[in-house]
Amino acid sequence: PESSPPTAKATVSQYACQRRTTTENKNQIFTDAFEVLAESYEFNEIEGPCLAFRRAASVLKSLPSEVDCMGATQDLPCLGEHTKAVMEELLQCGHSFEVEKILSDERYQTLKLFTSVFGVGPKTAEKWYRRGLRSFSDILAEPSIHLNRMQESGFLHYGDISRSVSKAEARALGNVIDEVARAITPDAILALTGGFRRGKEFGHDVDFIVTTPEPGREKTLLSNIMDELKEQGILLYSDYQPSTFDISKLPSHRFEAMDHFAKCFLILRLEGSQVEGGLNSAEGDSRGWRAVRVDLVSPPMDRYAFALLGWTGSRQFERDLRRFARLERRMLLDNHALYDKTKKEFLAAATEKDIFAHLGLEYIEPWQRNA
Ligand code: TTP
Ligand code: MN
Ligand code: MN
Ligand code: MN
Repeated sequence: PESSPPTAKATVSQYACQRRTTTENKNQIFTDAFEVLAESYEFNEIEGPCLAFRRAASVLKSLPSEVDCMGATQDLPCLGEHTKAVMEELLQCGHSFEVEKILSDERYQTLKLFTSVFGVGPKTAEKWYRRGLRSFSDILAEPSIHLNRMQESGFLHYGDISRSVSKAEARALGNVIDEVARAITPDAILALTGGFRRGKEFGHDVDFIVTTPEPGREKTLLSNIMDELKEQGILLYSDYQPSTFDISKLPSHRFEAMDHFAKCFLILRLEGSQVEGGLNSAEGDSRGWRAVRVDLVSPPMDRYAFALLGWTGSRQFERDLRRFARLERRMLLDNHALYDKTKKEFLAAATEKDIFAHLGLEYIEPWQRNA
């Protein structure tokens, strides 16, 4: 999979971590349709086809030009029969019957609406749907429904946090958090991760790594930061997950999705006066501030590169990095470490480049990871 045969033209790898994918998507008409299909399978807990459509979308996103005929898909990986049938329909009539049907389906529409609330996942959405609830007012008027703290804030700040966050707003939040962190410990290190590090103009939240070189100090840094944000009156919601990271536990084979670093999921109040060019506000909104979702994670410094790589995304890029490591290199990669199963040893890394090198992969820049 690394090198193409000499006769063939450059082939597209089946792994997103061997493709360069910028934010410029020339095949959005296909990838939007695939996302609807993937989501619909997700709502029905059908994992295989869901992943297949996400993989197919990811392949098309990496292409330098629009696919304008089925012939152009001939040498592309990860495109199955179902995927190709949808593409053919889109090429022929500009829309897909199957996608249109899903979009007009009441169950899909309702689950889509409910899961758009912070704190509401597919399971809760499904439960509410089965109880006959169809709208936010149905939910809020139903006395037997108990919303948890996260969902309460989700409804309270719905207008603000369902509106996208701009790059300027992300920068302004970076300044706020940087100042708070430095006041706590002058050697604090702050790095923007997630979609904004990949060069996206807009995001659904802002993700930061915040840590310090002082060993062990990172375990309490986030709660100190949250205390200060609260003091300043800008902490609208917080869900703090303390570190469960333990170096002595590492050699186990538990490489799971959620990492063990201290982290918090926040809603912060951002003042318009702090944002260059102003807030991305709703028309007619004159409050002068908005609520924004912010994620902070605090890895120990010797895991910084792994955390940065893991939190930069995209999700599809991360999935394929891990899959590539496992299937092509007999290695296990997660947000904490890289383990070589053949040598039976952990491979240290100070930078993301070190990790790509260990994996025998060409370095892919953050803005080329929009898989
Ligand atoms: P997201 O913030 O969900 O996604 P994003 O920043 O790519 O896109 P958006 O603009 O919509 O916000 O996640 C960012 C990355 O963080 C993603 O690659 C997965 C990773 N992540 C973890 O590794 N562990 C976690 O616990 C969470 C919540 C995210
Ligand atoms: Mn949700
Ligand atoms: Mn994000
Ligand atoms: Mn996030």
